[in-house]
Order: sequence, then C-alpha cells, then structure tokens
Amino acid sequence: MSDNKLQEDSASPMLGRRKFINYTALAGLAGVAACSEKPSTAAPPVAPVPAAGGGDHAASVHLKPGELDTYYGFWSGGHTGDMRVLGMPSGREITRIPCFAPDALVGWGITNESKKVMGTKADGSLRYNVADTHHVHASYKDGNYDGRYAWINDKINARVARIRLDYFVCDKITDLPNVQGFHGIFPDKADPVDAAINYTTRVFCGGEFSIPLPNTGSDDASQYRSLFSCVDAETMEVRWQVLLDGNCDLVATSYDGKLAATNQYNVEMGASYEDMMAAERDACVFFNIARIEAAVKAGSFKTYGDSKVPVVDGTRAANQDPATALTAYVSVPKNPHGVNASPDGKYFICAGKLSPTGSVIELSRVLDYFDGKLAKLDDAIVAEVELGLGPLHTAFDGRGNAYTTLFLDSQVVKWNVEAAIKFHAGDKTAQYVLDRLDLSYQPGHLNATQSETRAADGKYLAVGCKFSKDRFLPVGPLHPENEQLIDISGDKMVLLADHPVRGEPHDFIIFKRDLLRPKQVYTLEDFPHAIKDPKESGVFRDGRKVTVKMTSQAPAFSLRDFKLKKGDEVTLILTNLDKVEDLTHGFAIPNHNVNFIVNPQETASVTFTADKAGVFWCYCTHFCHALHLEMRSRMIVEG
Ligand code: RUQ
Ligand code: CUA
Ligand code: CA
Repeated sequence: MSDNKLQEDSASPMLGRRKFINYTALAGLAGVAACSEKPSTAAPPVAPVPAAGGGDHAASVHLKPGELDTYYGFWSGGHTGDMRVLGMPSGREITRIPCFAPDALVGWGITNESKKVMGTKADGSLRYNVADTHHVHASYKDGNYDGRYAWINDKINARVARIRLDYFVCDKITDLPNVQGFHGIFPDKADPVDAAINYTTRVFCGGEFSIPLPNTGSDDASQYRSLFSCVDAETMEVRWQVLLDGNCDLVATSYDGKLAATNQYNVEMGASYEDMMAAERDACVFFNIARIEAAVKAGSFKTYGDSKVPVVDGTRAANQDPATALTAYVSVPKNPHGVNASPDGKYFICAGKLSPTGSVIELSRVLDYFDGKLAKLDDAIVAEVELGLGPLHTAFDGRGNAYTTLFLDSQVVKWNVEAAIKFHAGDKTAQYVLDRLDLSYQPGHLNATQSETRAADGKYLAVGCKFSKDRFLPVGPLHPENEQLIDISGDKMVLLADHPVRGEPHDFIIFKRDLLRPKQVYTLEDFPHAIKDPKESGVFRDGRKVTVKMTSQAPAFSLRDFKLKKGDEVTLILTNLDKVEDLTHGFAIPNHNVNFIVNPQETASVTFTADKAGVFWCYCTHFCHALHLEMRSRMIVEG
C-alpha cells in the first residue's frame, strides 16, 4: 500500500478486498468479477455537489425542445454491428449507422449496394449476419478529428468497417487475414517519416486470439501466435501485419505517428484463463512504425496461407537488439487492459485489470530505447501507481488529469499524471488521487469530451457501466447497460445522468459538433446507375433477367405498375428524385424480403426472384407526404 494520506483514505473501505486481490487469490478474481451478485456497496453513493459557482448541472444535460447538443458521441453498437450516433450531453440517440449486420430501417444487407460492402457468398446471401463491435475511432488531422472517417471493429469475424462521415454510411469492410478476435483499433495521427502528413493514413488493428499460423488445427497453444495489422486508411487494404508472441488487446497511437502499442494479457500463451493469469506481469508491446514499413519495403517478411499480406517478425526472440528491433515488449503488471494516449502526447497509460495499478509509459523513452539511448526498456515506465480494483480504461481532461474506470470497485478514479510520476519517483507527499466517484455499476469503458485528441476540453465524462441492475424500469431478464454522464469541469466529479443503452456498446468517442459537416442530400451523379429522369423508367428484359427502373417523387413512384413473369430474376433500381432535405422514401415488396430506403437524390437497387405469380403491392415505407399511404406500385407477376 502507498503511504499517501489521501490515497490511503479513499481506498480504506476496500482494504479487505484490496489485500485479497493483491496478495492472495488472483486465481479467484475472475470469479469475483463474474459472480458479484450485488453492485459494490462498500461506499455510500456520492451525492451530487454543485460546482464551484453553483451551476445547475442537471439543467446542462436537459435540452429544451429545439435545442441542439454541443457534442457528437459515436458509440459502438456492440451486437447490433452498427455505430450509434448520440447527441451529447443530452445522450439522445440520433441515428445508427449499420455496418456488419443487416438493418431493417435502411435495408442494409438487402440492397445490392450494401451487400457489396458487407460481402456475399456465391449464392448472393450475406457472408455474415452477426457482429460484435467494440471500438470506434475517427480520423485525425493535426491531432484532432478531421471529420473524414470513422472505423469500427467486428471482433467475431475479424473485420474492420469504415464509415464516411460526410454521408454517415459504411463504405468499406475489410477482412483481416489470419486473425481471430480482432479487438483494439486505433488510427495513426501522423506519418512517422513525412512530417507533412499530419493526418491519418493507417489504421492499426489488434488480433486478440492467438491461433496456429498457418491455422492447421494444432492443439499446442504454446505455438499459437497473434497478428497486429495495419490497414490503409484510404484503400482499406491490409498493408502489413506483425507476428507477435502473446496476444493483442487494445491499441493506442502516438501523436507523431512513430509509435503504436497494444497491451497484452497473455504473455503466458495460455489457452485457459488460469494459464493466462499465471505470470505476475504481462506486456505493453510497442511498434516502431517506420522500421516496420522499411522492413516490408526491404522484403523481409513472410506470408501465411492464401494471404498475400506481408508479415514481419515482431516476436521477442527476433527483436532483442534495440538498434534493429521492430517491437519492444514493455513489462506491465498482470493482465493489463486498455492503453490510452494522453492528450499532451507524452504518455501511454496501461491499466492493470488484475493489478490495482496504472502504468505510465513515457513515449520519448521508448523512442530512446529504439535509438540505443535507454539501456533498460522497463525504465520507460515512469509511474506504476495504485488506483483501485480492476482498472480498465483511461480518459483525459486536458488539464493533466486522468480518469480510470475501476470495474471491481465500481468507481471512476480521477488522478493527476505528473503527481503520479513524482510519487513513483519517491515523493510520497505527491497527491495523485484527486477524487473518486461511485458508479452504477461495474464500469468498463469511459471517455471524456475530446479525450484522445490534442483538444481535450475536460467538460464531460461518459462511463459505460456494464450492469444497470435497478437503475431503470424492469424489462425482463435482459437488462440494458447504463451509460452515466459526469461533469468533470470542476475539482470534484459530479454525476449528471443515467442513460440505458442496448447491449453492448463498449467504447465511444465524444467530440465537438463543429468538427463535422455532414451532407443531408446526396448527389445524383455520384450513383453511376441513377435514373435521372422519370422517362427512363420501365421494364427492360434480357431473357429471364429483368431490370426494373423506377424513380420516386412524393407521393408517387414513376411506375404505377410493372409486369413480370414468374421465375424472372429481377433487379429493381430506384432513384429518389426528391431534392428536399429529410424527404426519404421506402420501397417494400410483400413476400419477397425486400424493404429499403432511398434518401433524397440517392439510388439503390435490389435483386430478387419473382417466384410467385400474383399481384404484389409495392409501397413506400417511409412517411413522406400526406398521400404516403397511397404511394404504391403494383408488381404484377404472370404465372
Ligand atoms: S474492451 S471493458 Cu470493452 Cu473491447 Cu475494455
Ligand atoms: Cu414516399 Cu412515403
Ligand atoms: Ca497474463
């Protein structure tokens, strides 16, 4: 234990459990996490305190009708495979951007355009219908978001999706070869060699599950390895991969583009959780990006299986000489989780999870190590301080303070990074823990406004609590998660609001609304197959293949009916010629699994077999006009 007065005091209710975790039954910790029947009740809930100056905190969250939020929040959609867009601080969900899984509102997974992005099997059906997204991050310029793209992971099928932030649509999905359990993702913020490129050109992706490479089906887990992948931000092709001992978990990148890192909790290369927590320390693995790209250029790589992607050797044994090393394994305490870059660009913070500590790694020292100027790599750790039980993720306020979630303590702890460094260096009077706030309950992720940018502004902190228990009206056995919003603008954290979210969002980013300028009407010319004039409408037959061309203009489709023959393979192309903002039409065909929308000036298409004779009323599914219900077309299929 520390001998720091404040730190000791705030931790004291937890002493019993803390000792237990620290010194004895680490083997039982997974049990503690999974089986805690009740949320942490060790400390009474913290009553909201008015900020200095007596502002009304609750009022700052409640927007009057017509008022707009000041921040965008991008939430990963979890099992729904989408990116959710929230207005902050109200917490209102504004839209969802489907990526990996079908979405019935927009027809994602129904239209040919979305199926092309999602990927189909030979028979035209979707490759995957399930997803598990965790982490969403946006593209950078000059250390802040530039509003071009966001990227999101699918852990199950090792896919990365890109979302265009001009139209808020997913435009590309890339498979990571030879990766299972793709977890952490982070774009770079600059180029390591070209100072003029101060924006995102790469997206780094961590493979969490180690597998045999090539995947032969061997059961010898000691031979399993994981891959850290670099995806080109523009082409979305996988540029290169790095072979690693142990696993990847979360990912962080430096502001100068020189370093990326992933925390790993399985240096043991175990196949069971008991094996994975056998060692006292694991690692935060650093990647020397410029050297890796040089090695790829020089041809020093392998490939695995069908993949043509160059794989460089980042294993420990191959990287012992700092002068040539591509990777550096910094030793951090037991099964770390979360690695986050401080907004001053100086540090990565790795949270301990099974150790009650946070490790502060100074990036200039890691670079010194690669340059042969730091003899001992472990000296890159400038603080390893006690924070509380089950530390997972860290956010920043831009004033030198860090906020770390404590899963087991069910708290967020506010701590000062420079004070922690002083404390670690021997100044036991340095008060690094500044505040603690009880949460409801068991927080995982958190993020502050603009946290992982140079423009961190320290206004709000959102925390994703994994359990909501009693916080909302009961809705049966499946509980929502509880996103809690906290005011961090004063000395003390103040809890502002609870919001239920459908499982299981994991991570999110929150940033100033003026960083985005979304378009609200498409450009007709951007769609090569657009039907620019209603007169181009009609049924065009080529044997059994039929193309139906149609336009929509409220309250009518250009074809009031169209005739087909039973067995026709039909491609229906629909262009919405309405130009007015917010004038979206839908198109549904009963009994044919077709329903999709066309936004103003958008073109979309579907392909289906007219396998039933009869009359089918195609109708507009998106309320558009007083005559919306009458907006129909007859599909007449002759037997
Ligand atoms: S990770 S709780 Cu959720 Cu994907 Cu840290
Ligand atoms: Cu068009 Cu409703
Ligand atoms: Ca471990």
